[in-house]
Amino acid sequence: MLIVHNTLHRQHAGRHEMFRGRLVPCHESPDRLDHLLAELHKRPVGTITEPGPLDEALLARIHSPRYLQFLAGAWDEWVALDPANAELDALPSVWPVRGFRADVLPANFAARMGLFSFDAGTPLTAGSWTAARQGAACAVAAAQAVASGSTRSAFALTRPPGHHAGTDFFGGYCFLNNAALAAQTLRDGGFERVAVLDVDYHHGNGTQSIFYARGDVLTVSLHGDPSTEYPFYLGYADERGEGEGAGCNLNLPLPRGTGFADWRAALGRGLDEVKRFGAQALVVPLGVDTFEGDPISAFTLRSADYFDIGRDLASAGLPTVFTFEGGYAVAEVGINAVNVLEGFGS
Ligand code: Q9C
Ligand code: ZN
Repeated sequence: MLIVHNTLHRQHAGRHEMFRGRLVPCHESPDRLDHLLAELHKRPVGTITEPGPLDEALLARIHSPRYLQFLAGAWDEWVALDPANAELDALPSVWPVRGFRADVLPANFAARMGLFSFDAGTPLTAGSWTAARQGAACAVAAAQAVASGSTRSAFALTRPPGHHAGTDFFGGYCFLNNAALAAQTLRDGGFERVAVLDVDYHHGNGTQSIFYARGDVLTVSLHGDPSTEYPFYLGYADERGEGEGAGCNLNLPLPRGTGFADWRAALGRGLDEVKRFGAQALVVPLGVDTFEGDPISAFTLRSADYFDIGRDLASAGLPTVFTFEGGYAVAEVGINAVNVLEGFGS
């Protein structure tokens, strides 16, 4: 397995996220990846490398030009409002809900923060753009290596995560959709049909929305029931895709408290769908926030279960790209994620 490491990830280090009326320390922290890297040094499941420069044209096929332009300049705009802002994170606080104009680009910075986001839990910091771009480069490089045939599987060892980010919005700790970029890269690399099988605790709303009307990319997500779990407003079982993409989205929502037996049965349903679709390559947004000790999630998977997840994913027999997504029980993140990779094999 090829492992593509985002060595610039620490440049994205949010201080606070909004939770129940308070700013609380960010769950999505740089030490998550440090633990994962340390575990990969203990148990070398693959070769660690760094990506080349990011393919800007590819980035612009997944994300809208005005969103990318906003992200590129957002930090400078934030500090220009007040030099003291350099010591603070930028968080949105106003959003255009139903009936508001989303077509007009406001001059006001706070208004644009809200236009391009969907929560107040995703701080934009001085290095967020640099870190997210390098992460995207890792996902693309991982997929290119798989598409070229130089490796059968690859892991984008990166943060911030990506699966909540849509064409033109950030949220859920995500800015650029690494899994979508990987899927598009596999398509461009000659795989006619690509499947995304998202095993993070949270619904992969960004990836679903990006591919919702496309028939060439299947999106499947196993996750906490959105009726009670973030991201709340998408991820129900009746969302099956539209237009050319009709029948090419499958959501498998599961109740809080779900244990490994039921979770694994849902994974089996997801894998059946990948097979039925006739996928030639697979992208796995890998979150380990399904772990029993996760501080913001409510499934009860144990560390040993992650080996089985890896084995089950390998049974699809497809060239596979993993992107690293959630998992906030920091001390166990490395063990659980590497268990998946070890169970998967090469
Ligand atoms: N204070 C990923 O796992 N809200 N994102 C949590 C807890 C956001 C999770 C609320 C959760 C986002 C990639
Ligand atoms: Zn998650």
